[in-house]
Amino acid sequence: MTRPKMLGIDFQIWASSHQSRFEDQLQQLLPQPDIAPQRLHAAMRYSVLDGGKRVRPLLAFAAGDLVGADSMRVSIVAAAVELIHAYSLVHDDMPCMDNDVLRRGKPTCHVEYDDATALLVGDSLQSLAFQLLTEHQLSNDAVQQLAMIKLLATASGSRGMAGGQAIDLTSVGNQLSVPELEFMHIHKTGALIRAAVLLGAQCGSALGEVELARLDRYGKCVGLAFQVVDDVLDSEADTVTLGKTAGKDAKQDKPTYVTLLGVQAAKQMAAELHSEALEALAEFGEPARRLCEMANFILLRKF
Ligand code: GRG
Repeated sequence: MTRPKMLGIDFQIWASSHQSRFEDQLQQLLPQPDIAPQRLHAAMRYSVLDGGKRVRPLLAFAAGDLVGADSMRVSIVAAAVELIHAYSLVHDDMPCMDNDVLRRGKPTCHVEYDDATALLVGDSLQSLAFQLLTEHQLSNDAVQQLAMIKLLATASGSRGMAGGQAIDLTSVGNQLSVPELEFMHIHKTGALIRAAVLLGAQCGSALGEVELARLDRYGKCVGLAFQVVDDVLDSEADTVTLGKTAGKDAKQDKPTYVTLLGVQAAKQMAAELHSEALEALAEFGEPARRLCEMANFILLRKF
C-alpha cells in the first residue's frame, strides 16, 4: 500500500459537516453557562467547545457508517468519548501532570480558571460522559448497551487511558524499549480511539466475532498510528500550528517514537500501521470507505 498523498474533497465535506453538527450537539449536551454553578459550567464549556479536531467522534461516525447505525445514537457515543478525551486533556495539562499553558490554541483550563476548577471540570466531564450513555438508548438490546458502557469505562480507567498516563508519568527521564513505549501508548492514547471505533459500530446491528476482531485491529492500528504521528509532529511542527506547546517531549526528556527510533523510522512505522489498518478493513469493502479515509486523515494530519 502506498502512502496516501492527500484527502479527497468528498471526505473533507463529510468530515466538516459532521464536525459542525457535532459542535452544535455538544453545545446542547453541556450544561448551560447560566445554570449554577456557573463558573464550573463555563469552564466545562471552555474546555470542550471551540477547538479540537474531533478525531474520535469522526471515527465513531465512520464506524457507524460501516454498519448503517442510527446517527443519533452514534452522536451520543461520539459525545461521550469526546467528553472523556476533553477531561483527560484538562487533567493532563495541570501542574501535577504535564504542566502546560496552551491547549487548542488557548490558555489551558487551570490557567484560564484555576487548579481546583480544572480538577472539577475533568471530574464533571467524565461523569457527564457516562450520564449520556445511560440516559439515551444506544442499542435495541439492553445487555449490549451495558457492554458499551463497560467498554468506555475500561478504555478510560486504570486498564486503559488513565493507566497509560500513570506509566507516562513514571517514564520521564527513563529509557523505555519500543515494546514498553508501545504498551504505554496503546493504553494512554490508543484505548480511547479504539473504543470510539467499536462504540460507533455497536450502535448498529451486531457484528459477528470475526468482523468485530477486524474492526478492533483497525482501531488498535489507527490508535497507535495517531500517537506515532503525534510524536513526529511534536518534533517537527511549531506551537502555533499545533495549538499546544511543540517540542515538549524532548524538553521533558520523555521517551517517544522519535527519540527511540528517529524521525524517519517513526514515519515509516506510522505508514506501516496505516497499511495494517486498511488491510484489516479490506473484507468490508465500500461500507468501510470512511474508516479508510479516517486512517488517511490520521496519517496525513498536520496538527
Ligand atoms: C489525565 C487520565 C489522564 C489521561 C491523560 C490523553 C492523555 C492522557 C494525555 C494527553 C497528552 C497527549 C498530548 C497525548 C498525545 C496524543 C493525544 C491524546 C493528543 C491530543 O489529542 P488530539 O490531537 O487533540 O486529538 P484535539 O485537541 O484535537 O482534540
